[in-house]
Amino acid sequence: MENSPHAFDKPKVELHVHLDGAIKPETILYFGKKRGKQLPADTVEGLLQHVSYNEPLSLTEFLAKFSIYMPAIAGDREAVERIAYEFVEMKAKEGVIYVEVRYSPHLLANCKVHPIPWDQEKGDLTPDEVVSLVNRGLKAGEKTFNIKARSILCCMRHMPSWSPEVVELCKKYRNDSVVAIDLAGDESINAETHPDHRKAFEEAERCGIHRTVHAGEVGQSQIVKDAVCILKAERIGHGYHVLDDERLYKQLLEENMHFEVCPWSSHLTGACKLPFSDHPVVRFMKDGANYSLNTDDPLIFNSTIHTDYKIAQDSMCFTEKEFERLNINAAKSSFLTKKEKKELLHKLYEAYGMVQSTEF
Ligand code: PRH
Ligand code: ZN
Repeated sequence: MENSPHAFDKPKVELHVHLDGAIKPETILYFGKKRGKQLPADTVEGLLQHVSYNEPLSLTEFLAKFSIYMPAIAGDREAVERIAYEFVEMKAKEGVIYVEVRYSPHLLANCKVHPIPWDQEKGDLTPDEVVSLVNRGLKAGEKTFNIKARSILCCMRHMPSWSPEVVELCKKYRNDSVVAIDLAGDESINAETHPDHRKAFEEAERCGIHRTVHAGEVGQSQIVKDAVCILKAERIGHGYHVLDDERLYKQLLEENMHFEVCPWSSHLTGACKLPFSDHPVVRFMKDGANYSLNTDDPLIFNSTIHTDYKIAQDSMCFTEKEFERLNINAAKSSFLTKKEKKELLHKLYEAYGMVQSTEF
């Protein structure tokens, strides 16, 4: 797939991609060896055979993939900074000029986190320091590779006790790369109504921290409703099952809600079981909805942003014009400041040869 010409070779904006799902296999092998952490293979091909896959699994089975390689990275300062730096390099090479990357600071820590993830021994890397290390890596990457990167901190559905700290970290680092809070993880766990997640999102709203929520990926449309009504989500991660509730969909269309669509991911997690030609994003496209195209977890899905654009072009009849429109919508729906958004839009309009529009 990667040898064929790219579907859309112009500057792109990516809003939904997980840092811990976008690590280079070489880097996992390097830190696994250095730190004596056991991995299922010692070559890139061998590791990818275990970590990545190309036939649908369930969301729960997909999420289990992280436990194969996260022990090699979590709890190590150099590794955490390096994956952030290399992430920016990877995106720059794909022609992405602005990216919002998300992760759970707790899942990369080994201290002041309960329970300590990935069966690690207790160490001295806290979730707070994880955020500052990721910020350092992202900033160094921005300088070297000349693109813009911001971050989103994830609450995890199965760990509501982490959420109060997630929002505090968003507040602490809000002028330093962090732009929003998210809720990620296994959607079979009904988490919108949990008081800890709820309070964290309320506090985010109170402080003007932006909010996005994984909802309606494999879960029902009610979860999308709760994400909007209870957690005050400004964007929806995936959101495919919103289409099961026509009234809710129409309402969100009217409100210009942004859907962070991940086509290849949605196939491999079993979120969308229909052929690509009947994928929810085809309806979004026909209805002129506000959405973006994203990779989600390119390491596990063995993909790049070009994979998702190629699917849209080859199996969903997307045109160049639609690719331009959706990237402009992604820029408009980004969590940048007004001034930075304007600059980003200016770059896109210029690259797409469009007359500049001043209103957004
Ligand atoms: N859906 C839900 N959760 C996801 C997805 C998918 O879009 N991809 C990654 N994640 C979770 C993983 O558990 C990961 O460790 C965490 O989000 C933080 O990045
Ligand atoms: Zn995701």
